[in-house]
Amino acid sequence: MRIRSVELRTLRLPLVSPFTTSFGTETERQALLVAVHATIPGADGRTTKATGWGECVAGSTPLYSSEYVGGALEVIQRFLVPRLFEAQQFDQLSAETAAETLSAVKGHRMAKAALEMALLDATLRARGESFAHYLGAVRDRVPAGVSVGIQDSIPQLLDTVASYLDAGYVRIKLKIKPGWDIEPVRSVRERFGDIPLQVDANAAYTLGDAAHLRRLDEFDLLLIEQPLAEDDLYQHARLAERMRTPMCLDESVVSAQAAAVAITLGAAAVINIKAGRVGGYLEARRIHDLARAHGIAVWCGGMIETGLGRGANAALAALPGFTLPGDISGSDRFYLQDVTEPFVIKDGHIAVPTGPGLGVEPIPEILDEFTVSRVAISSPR
Ligand code: OSB
Ligand code: MG
Repeated sequence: MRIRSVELRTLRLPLVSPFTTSFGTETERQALLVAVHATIPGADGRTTKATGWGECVAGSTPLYSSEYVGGALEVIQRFLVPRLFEAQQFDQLSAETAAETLSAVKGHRMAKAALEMALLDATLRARGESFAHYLGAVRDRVPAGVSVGIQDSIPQLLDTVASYLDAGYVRIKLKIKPGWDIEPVRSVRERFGDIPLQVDANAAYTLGDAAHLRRLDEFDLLLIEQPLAEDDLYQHARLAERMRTPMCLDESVVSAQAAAVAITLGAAAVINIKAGRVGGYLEARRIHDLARAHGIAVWCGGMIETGLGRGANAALAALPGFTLPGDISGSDRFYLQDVTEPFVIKDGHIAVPTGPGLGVEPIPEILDEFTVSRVAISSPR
């Protein structure tokens, strides 16, 4: 394939309510979208023009991981797109080889993932194949879970959880941090009984907190997500031995290799797969395959994506190894106005898009309304 130009757009999207985690509070999402205008050779020797969309899931600050939108914009322009242009001069550019083409650049997985996603979308649109079919989906809808931020009070938490249960969410995830853990979980269990419930600490604890975290065992949680730091694979394995609640990793699993180490060490009984965090949907699928072969459950995480990433996540979550509900909510969980047609919950599920490529695209007027900066990079001839 050939890229004619790459367009990078930064958007500011207000959130319907503040989202608080152990690392901070967000009131809006800074979304970085990539459009790749490409020419794709078909089987019949003819070429098709197609635009592919990618979404970079980096946050506005380097607090969840080292990546952030400003850094991603820089690395995409200065180091990643030029490498894709170089590969295409030798006719060596494809969505499937993009990760390898970009591999000399260390890290920056969310930036790389956004480009790979756009190349996949363009390729599949030209071919008329859906993302779900391409990835190997076996379901046409996926169960919708919701991630509930840290609240100001327990009554407010109970009201928030009640509204999500009323909306049909089939699994509740509570964000926790030191000082907001045992009591919120106890209150939700007491009020709502035996609902599928799990917690996410976003690396807010240390192994020294093991005795405290073990108190969560009495609440029969589905899992505890990333209690310790990103680099603490060994410590997660030790903590897992001291708790009955299944250990799930998010931040620590940055690649299939990291997943292999985590599984071998006993640091993960469950893995949260986020395509952006691991460098793209193809690496995400490899982690799914690896975990499945080891009998490790996986679920699809979320990064407050617009409809573009949300649709791609729904396709990924439709693979057979995704046996736990993901953080795949309706668009209205975060946005009054999504940039695509909104995803809506029906009977506790989100439909997997069936159209070519991502099966959804930004609505031009809405895209323009929320865009705060634009960069276009043309391919050298
Ligand atoms: O740790 O899963 C996380 C959102 C932003 C950054 C990190 C995380 C989250 C979520 C998922 O909890 C929110 C969602 O997209 O549904
Ligand atoms: Mg998490």
